[in-house]
Amino acid sequence: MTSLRSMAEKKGMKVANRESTTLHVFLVKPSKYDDDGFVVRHWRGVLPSNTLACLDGLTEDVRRRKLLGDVDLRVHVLDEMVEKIPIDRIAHLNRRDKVVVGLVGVQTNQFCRASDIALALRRKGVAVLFGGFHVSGMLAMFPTVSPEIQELMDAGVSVVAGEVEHRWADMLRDAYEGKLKPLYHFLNDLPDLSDSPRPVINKQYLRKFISSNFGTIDCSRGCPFNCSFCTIINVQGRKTRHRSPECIAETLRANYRESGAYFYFFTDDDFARNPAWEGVFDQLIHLREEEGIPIKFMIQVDVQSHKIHGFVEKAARAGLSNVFIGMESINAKNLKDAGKMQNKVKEYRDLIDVWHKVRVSTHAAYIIGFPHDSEQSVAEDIQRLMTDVRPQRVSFFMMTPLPGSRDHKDMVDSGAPMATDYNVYDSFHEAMPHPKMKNGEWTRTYLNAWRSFYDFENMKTILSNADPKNYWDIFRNFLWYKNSALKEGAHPMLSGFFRIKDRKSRRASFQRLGRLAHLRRRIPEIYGYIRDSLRLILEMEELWLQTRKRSETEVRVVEELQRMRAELHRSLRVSELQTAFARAKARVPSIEVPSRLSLTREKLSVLRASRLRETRYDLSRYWAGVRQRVRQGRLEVFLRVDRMALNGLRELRLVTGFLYALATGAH
Ligand code: B12
Ligand code: SF4
Repeated sequence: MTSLRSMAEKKGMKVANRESTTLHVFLVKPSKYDDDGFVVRHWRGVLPSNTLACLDGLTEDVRRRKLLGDVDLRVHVLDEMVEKIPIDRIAHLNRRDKVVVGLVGVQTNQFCRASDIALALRRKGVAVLFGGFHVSGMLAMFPTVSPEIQELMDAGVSVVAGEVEHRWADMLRDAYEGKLKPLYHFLNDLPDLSDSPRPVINKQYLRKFISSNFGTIDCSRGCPFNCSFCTIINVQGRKTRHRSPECIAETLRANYRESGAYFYFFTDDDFARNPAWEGVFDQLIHLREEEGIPIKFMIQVDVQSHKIHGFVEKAARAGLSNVFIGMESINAKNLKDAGKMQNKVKEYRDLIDVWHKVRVSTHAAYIIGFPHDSEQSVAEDIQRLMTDVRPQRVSFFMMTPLPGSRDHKDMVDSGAPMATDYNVYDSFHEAMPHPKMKNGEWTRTYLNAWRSFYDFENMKTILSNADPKNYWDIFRNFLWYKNSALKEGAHPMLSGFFRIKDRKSRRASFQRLGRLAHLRRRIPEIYGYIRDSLRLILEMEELWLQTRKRSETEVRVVEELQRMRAELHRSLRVSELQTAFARAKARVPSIEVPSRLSLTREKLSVLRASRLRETRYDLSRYWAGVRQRVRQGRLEVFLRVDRMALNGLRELRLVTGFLYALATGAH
């Protein structure tokens, strides 16, 4: 086979220094383009990539075990969702040392962006490997290489289909020797995971995310079910392979020691079908109860998981805080058509109850756009989901023919129409015509589902009934989801906080704007973003005021204070507060009366609570009135300085109280 180096040399490209014994491995998770052709990038991300962590772990293993002899192996982890990919710097390094760039975990919706990066690097003579579910899914389902993948191979990109555990050292050696192959095809030989190197937590990478105590690990891969829209079974197989429970415990222990991480997303597609689930839970229970490591985690499961003997109880004891359930639809006809026979709609309510009983919060995955869906039927289904099934969070997806799935293959084989732009295969766009919902109706129906579920009243019902232990997890999730789906117009799972738009890395089919034109576009966008964020913060503050959980002490002491007619806006004297505590104690003996000097956190929270009202609607009305009068030119409103100052102060106190509670999880 022709090697990349000779191809590059033939084309007169600059190639890496042959003498250098340093190999730089750049692991790059590409992003995607938005509808205006800008790369989707955020100031801070929410979910770090597990594929990056896995490949980082595999590379670290090669380095530690010196599998490439004396080669000085240097790993660089880059995620375009939260940082810019320095193509020129990589090319520059390539002139001095040996460099290989791996485009990692490229999904179909990221394919266009990833190809642009790969081709830009190839033009500069850099060796590129390209893997992930698009390539793997296509090569798993079709006997010939599809044109977009062939184009990459023609440009000298090495394409990787399948998993690379136990093979990575050989591939890196090929890269070091300049002998990368055009195609690495491992789909027919799925690796054993029991003794595979584990994903690592890269502290520098985690700093770009909202929470830096977060980690990921895939305890197993593959799934025994057979849903027609699913890619996993065709790429990772229907027999579940898993890491050993001891290896998982050791990973979590080491991560806690080295980086303080204790909150995990176990990315298995169906954790309940991991044959080692019980062993993993036992290990986690040991970590929590014997070693004092406060592990918390979330998992994805199927709707039958609660029937596995002991699964739910052990999961809760092991630290499960949030379970993501593949509900997909509450229309039985849709489920039957998709081969999702394990989903029984009439059992959904029980399933949710079982998890809530053990104080685990629930999150349902819900697909819109099955053939039986219509605008009206979906609206009714979502109402039933909210009132009858009552999961605490829902992620909505638009049905998408994802390469790697049986649905996609059938559509290609039958010549059914589908979007030609892979960028829209993100479960947030219409990637094919819908038989019933036409002319934008499908997208409208989809967005309305988000609006209905994340409506103030529904969020209020959920939070009011939530277990106090889960209150803030759910609350923060609401904030993130509302911000992404309804304000930023992006799926929460591919979103983050504060969009950055680099004018220079715009998609080729869009006009590259000059600096000034770009600024003219961005300033109103940023202004709108700030305005919407403020509105969202106020809405969430109101939600908090109406739903926040109070401790028994707080409820009683505030009642007593009110009975004592303590003015809510007047500063309380310590002696008055003590009297209120003493009276509350007379009714509930377990309440402790603080000494004059010991104003601990709970006592402070009572003090704060005594000044909070249950709502800020009156403030909203006041500010709306001020705005209206200013618009009408009635500036005398500013003469009531005292009123304005009092309301301003109260607003400030509420916002700071809310932001403090949001950041610390205090009630
Ligand atoms: C976890 C996960 C997420 C997380 C990602 C964050 C995280 N913590 O990792 C979240 C929830 C954010 C997410 C979101 C989405 N996801 Co997702 N996700 C997954 C899931 C369940 C596991 C990923 C994982 O960790 N796998 C384990 C790793 C080790 O496996 P791997 O990625 O295949 O990598 C191995 C090999 O492929 C290979 N490899 C991969 N890349 C490369 C590159 C090189 C150079 C080399 C040498 C090797 C190599 O090496 C790895 C080790 O063997 C997969 C399904 C799955 N089973 O993989 C879906 C999956 C990848 N997601 C998918 C989709 C569609 C999405 C969303 C678009 C859906 C949505 N609307 O939310 C968004 C897009 C977000 C984004 N920008 O990435 C699809 C992609 C299908 C496709 N054809 O595109 C999958 C396959 C699930 C499905 N529905 O079919 N996802
Ligand atoms: S249960 Fe989930 S992972 Fe398993 S086949 Fe169905 S969609 Fe795929």
